Amino acid sequence: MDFELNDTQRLVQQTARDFAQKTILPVAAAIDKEERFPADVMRGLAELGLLAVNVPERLGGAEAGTVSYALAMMEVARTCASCAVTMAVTNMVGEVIARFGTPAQAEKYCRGLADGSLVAGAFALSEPEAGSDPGSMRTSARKVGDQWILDGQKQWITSGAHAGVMVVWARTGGPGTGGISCFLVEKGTKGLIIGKHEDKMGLRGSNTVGLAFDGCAVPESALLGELGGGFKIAMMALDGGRIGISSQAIGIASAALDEAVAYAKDRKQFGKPIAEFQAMQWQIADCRTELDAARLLCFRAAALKEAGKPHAKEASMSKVYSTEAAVRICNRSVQIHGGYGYTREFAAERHLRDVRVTTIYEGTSEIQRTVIARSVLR
Ligand code: COS
Repeated sequence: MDFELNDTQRLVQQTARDFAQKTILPVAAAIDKEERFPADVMRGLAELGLLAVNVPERLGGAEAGTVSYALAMMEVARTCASCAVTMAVTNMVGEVIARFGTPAQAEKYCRGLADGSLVAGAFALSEPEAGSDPGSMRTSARKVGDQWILDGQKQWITSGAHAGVMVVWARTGGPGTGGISCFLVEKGTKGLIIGKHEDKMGLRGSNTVGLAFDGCAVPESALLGELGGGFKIAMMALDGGRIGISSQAIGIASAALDEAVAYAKDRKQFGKPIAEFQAMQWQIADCRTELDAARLLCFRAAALKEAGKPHAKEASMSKVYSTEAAVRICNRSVQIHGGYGYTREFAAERHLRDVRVTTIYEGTSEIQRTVIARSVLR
């Protein structure tokens, strides 16, 4: 067993850390306050290869592996969680197209996602009435001549208004998970309507919209993977996506803990720094322990994925534990900051708002537990 990072992983971690600390951190509060989509940050991430960390080099990616991807996500999320989720979904879309796309699809889209010319990728699975149960989706695609015509609605689509390409799931056959296929839809396609921008509690710099497809025609060549094979593509993509969200939560919680520690050493009450009180020390000890446990679960899931081994259960274990621990850590950080933690003067409140959704999106904690229990009880 080896707990050391290899040279590539260290390089990716350091590259992401330098960029995040120098370029993202100074604008993170403004991105949140102004609800600004981080287009400049995305361009910078693209230049460093961080929008396609685990995509093959021949398609423009960094081909640095899943552990490197997790490390890069942690560093970016430590500074700006909105940038991190935009980066995560773009990486996930690039990976899905590289894995399931035809050579022509991969060549066309992976390079554009990697070099930033497509701005971002979007993953359009959820619908207003199909969240935890994507197998009940209603968006449809019917074949007319040499085109597919998409009709329906999608909900909670990260970067939906900015993405140059989106992966869209639609029903091409009967009911159930076997009747779902997957399509690549480009920004600006006629009949693709960008809907309401969500006014969210956190991740305010990330763009979240609904989408409507109203007779949206895409060519035959837009089908990704096999006809009727879309649900499995979604599940496999989400196994990897959950490692990304786990990393995001760990990054946010790392920042919350660092800031709580600095504050506890600085803030004096009853004549001494509050860090000298056991009440603070025990909270800090719990945060550190939970954060390390989360990192270990996350790296194990990432290493399994990188080795091409089954990792669905481990990705769910990583996600449920990391995100729930991260919510606790960010909450404790606000508590340690006292009244100041409840103001915008410190980042603690932003971390708590940003981290809250991590137990919900890319599969709720309840769904992660379902996946784990099914695997244990099988
Ligand atoms: N990898 C590969 N294949 C998978 C898979 C995985 N991780 N999980 C399921 N499948 C396959 C199954 O093997 C099954 O294949 P067969 O039809 O050949 O037997 C098929 O997919 C259907 O699986 P299942 O019957 O388990 O589907 P369910 O509808 O019961 O759904 C859960 C299973 C709950 C795990 C799934 O619906 C889920 O992940 N829901 C949450 C969705 C989500 O995360 N939404 C967030 C939106 S994205 S931001």
